[in-house]
Amino acid sequence: MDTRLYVITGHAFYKGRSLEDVIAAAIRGGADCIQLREKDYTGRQLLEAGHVLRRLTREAGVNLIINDRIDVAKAVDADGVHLGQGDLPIEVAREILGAGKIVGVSTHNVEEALAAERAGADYIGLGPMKPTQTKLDTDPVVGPAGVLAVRRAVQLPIVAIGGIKAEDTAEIIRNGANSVAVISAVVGAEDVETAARVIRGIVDRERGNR
Ligand code: TZP
Ligand code: MG
Repeated sequence: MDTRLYVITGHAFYKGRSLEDVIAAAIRGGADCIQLREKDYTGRQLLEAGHVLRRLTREAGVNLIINDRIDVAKAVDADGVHLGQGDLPIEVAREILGAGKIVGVSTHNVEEALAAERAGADYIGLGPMKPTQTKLDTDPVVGPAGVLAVRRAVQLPIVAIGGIKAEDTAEIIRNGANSVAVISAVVGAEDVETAARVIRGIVDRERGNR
């Protein structure tokens, strides 16, 4: 699952704008994968948001991934799920989702990355790259140096996450990440479309350079 700019929802950052407006702008700016992640939503709220995102992502031809909730992923016919270390194992998620779906896993070190690869993940999230206020229970910072170590250990696409701003992107991609995942830097921007376009441009430039 190759992606270049992976944008994750975060309603606390929308400044009164709708989910639809924020994510449509992110997609116009170059987001090529959208993850629905709202830890404080009920199942029903997730389902509603998932339907909105499914329509937008389908129109644009970009992937839709659901965080944690395999049931919601199935209900909205998402392209896949993103699992944390404590969520259901990859094999179980695949069994439930059926063939052809994407399963991504959060990892924080070489060991977890290798385990995700052995278990058949389609990509790994790796982070946090920097301290972030968006998720307060993060593991210790892995940083761009961690990307280098994990890149040497696994073949899987690496999606770097955590505290990433436009100015951090070049080093992370140079160190071997395929993509960056962001919440606040895009969905919290005054101009969401431009914020996405700037980061996507850096990823494209740096990937062209390797
Ligand atoms: N997982 C590790 S850090 C993080 C998640 C979901 C939050 C990323 O948000 P931001 O605003 O891009 O730092
Ligand atoms: Mg989870």
